[in-house]
Amino acid sequence: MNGPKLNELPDDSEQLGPYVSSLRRRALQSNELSAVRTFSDDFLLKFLRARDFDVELSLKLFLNYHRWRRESPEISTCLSPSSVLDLLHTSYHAVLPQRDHTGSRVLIYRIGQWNPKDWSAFQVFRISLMTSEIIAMETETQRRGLKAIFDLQGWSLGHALQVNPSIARKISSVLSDSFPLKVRGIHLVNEPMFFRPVFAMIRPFLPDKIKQRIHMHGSDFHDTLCDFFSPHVLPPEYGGEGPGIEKACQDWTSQLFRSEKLLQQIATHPTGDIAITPGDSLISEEVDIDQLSE
Ligand code: VIV
Repeated sequence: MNGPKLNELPDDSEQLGPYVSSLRRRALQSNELSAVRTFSDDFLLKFLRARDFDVELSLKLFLNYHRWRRESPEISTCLSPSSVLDLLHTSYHAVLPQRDHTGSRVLIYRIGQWNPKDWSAFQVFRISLMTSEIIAMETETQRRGLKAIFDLQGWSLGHALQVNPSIARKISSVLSDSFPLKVRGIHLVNEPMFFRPVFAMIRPFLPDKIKQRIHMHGSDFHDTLCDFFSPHVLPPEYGGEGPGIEKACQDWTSQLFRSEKLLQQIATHPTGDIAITPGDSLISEEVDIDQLSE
């Protein structure tokens, strides 16, 4: 059976067993991971689905994920929504409630809401990592990946200075081969001329496959974004008919807070292998984010 067909099978399908066992064996053989010797089936499946059940490619992704975590402790060891509460309250980020027509998750980042005087690139990066860890637990997202829209309205020199070559490398690594999510599209809107030098730092490290999936829409994006997303998916601010962006951001912020315990466990676990699905008891009950303080 080939990868795409395997990708359609449910988590508990017997046909997946040999692939999971094979990846587990290969992972244990590699001497890069010494501390933890057990990996759950669900955890290994994330990497297999992200690479369409090619065990060698899945192993590479698995090892890169762990290396990235080790080399980026400023980002990976603090997955706490409370630590970036005020930034989340500015409606910086949302995962839209509707998947697109291919089943991909659709994420929006409104960079202009990030005041670079108040928040470092590390803190901003943590939000993306929190979201990525949560959506990567969804079987459907493991299969269909994600598309991200970056609204660069308000991009300034202050932002550009924060994205130094080291951060740029970390961005290109997670986009290419260090996180178990398929990146199906990156859409930049309202990008100013002086975003180019920053993009020029990230681009050289991206594989062609990802480069081809990056679309620059400029300020007339209402005419072109709809070639990729149907109206019911996008918020009205982005030319669609879905729920407004503020609401979408609030709802996703609540989801991040409901996952706070889980995120903390992922951040502190030696391998990040917290094998439960969202909705399980580990995720705390709904919290009223207005009642939380720093
Ligand atoms: O984190 O699949 C200069 C995606 C992203 C992720 C992660 C995963 C993922 C698509 C990013 C996109 C956002 C972790 C798994 C790379 C975090 C970016 C944080 C920085 C500080 C934002 C600065 C603004 C960027 C804007 C353009 C970036 C695109 C060219 C990707």
